[in-house]
Amino acid sequence: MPFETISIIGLGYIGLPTAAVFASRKKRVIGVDVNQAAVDIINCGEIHIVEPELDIIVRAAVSGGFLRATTTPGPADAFLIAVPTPFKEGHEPDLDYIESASLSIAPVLKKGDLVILESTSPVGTTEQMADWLAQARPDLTFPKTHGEDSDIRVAHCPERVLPGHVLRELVQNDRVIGGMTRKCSEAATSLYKIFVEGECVITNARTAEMCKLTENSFRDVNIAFANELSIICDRLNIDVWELIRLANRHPRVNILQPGPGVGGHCIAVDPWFIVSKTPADARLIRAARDVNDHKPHFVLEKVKEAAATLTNPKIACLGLAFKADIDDLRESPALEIVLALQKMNLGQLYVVEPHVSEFPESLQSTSAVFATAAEAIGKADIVLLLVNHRVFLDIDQDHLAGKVLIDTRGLWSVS
Ligand code: SAJ
Repeated sequence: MPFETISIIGLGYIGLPTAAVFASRKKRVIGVDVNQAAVDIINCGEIHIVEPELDIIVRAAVSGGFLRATTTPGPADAFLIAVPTPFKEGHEPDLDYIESASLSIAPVLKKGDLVILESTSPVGTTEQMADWLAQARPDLTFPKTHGEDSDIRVAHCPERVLPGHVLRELVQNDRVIGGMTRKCSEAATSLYKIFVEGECVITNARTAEMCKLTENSFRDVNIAFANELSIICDRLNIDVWELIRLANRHPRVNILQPGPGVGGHCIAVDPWFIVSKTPADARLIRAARDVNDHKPHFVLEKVKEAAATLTNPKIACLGLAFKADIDDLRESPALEIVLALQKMNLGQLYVVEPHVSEFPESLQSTSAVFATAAEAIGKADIVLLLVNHRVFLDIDQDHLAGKVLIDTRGLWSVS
């Protein structure tokens, strides 16, 4: 099946790299986003998000005439929806972006087109999306009513790339292809085969939806286990990092690392999509969310205890990003902890984040000082390590002597 023109709806962390990779394979790509500023930036060959090497490939795609961004969808052979799926009040999934993306492409759909939902979604969303399209275009047929003979093919193919490694993982990872019918899966496979070197494994749409949620819930549950151990070990006066190193020597044990909480826009969100569908049954998955969401409060208590033993303590907070070696501060437990410490007014804060050039807006009009690691540690009575950035490994241990250390990542735990 030839795909000459491919339209990507949503030019964020997943949509833009995907658009650029298709364009690098000399496909004509129309990128669509509601954000006019993002569209303008991309059309200048630049990028509005941070991802290694993405700028180079977007620049080449735009200057070669293969990638064009717009706010209004036009006709294409395949449409790939990669818009956000946040949750609303009460952790209920918010499908508004998927609904408006579907309604925006409906007018330009034609017989033979393929529509793929890539956004992480609760089970049943692909069928729901197809229903929205069918209601908007009663002149076309869809898989639910016309099976293999449908005019429009529909599939769910979740992304599973790791921020910071997106361009490599997009090409190399295996891909789960959940078509609403066999022909839908085959069409989606031939689309992804344009650039995917991993295997494209076919299933149905509901299983593909659940597969993505399962992957991130698996990680969340395993991190919760490590976080719970860290709290238990603190009570029992045991070094959790040493404990995990020892336990992981067992051939069938592989415990993840505790931290100050779970951040990012996927692992702390996706498990709720399982919980909201089956609240009575998803007991472990919900408990894991609670354990991980509680962890920042535990860290705050530790700082409060340490601060109570000192007069006007100075507190160095090392790291704001949601994980190591990236500059992404969104949904970051480190940032959440620093903001809460600022409100608690326990002492002067010196905040270090080597991967950003200035304070995030939420800290700008506060008394917290944006500092280098050396400055912050030099002044501090308490050193709170929140992110295990590689650069913090270079900190001279002598400079930490005599200070209260709260290491939420085990960076300074001796192996
Ligand atoms: N974390 C720990 N301890 C660990 C591992 C991670 O506390 O042992 C924390 C991190 O510090 C961070 C959070 O968990 O705050 C999430 O980080 P992550 O590296 O586990 O995952 P993300 O959010 O960057 O990307 C995940 C990936 N999913 C899985 O590994 C199962 C990625 O493959 C997905 O594509 C991505 O979610 C997504 O978009 O869904």
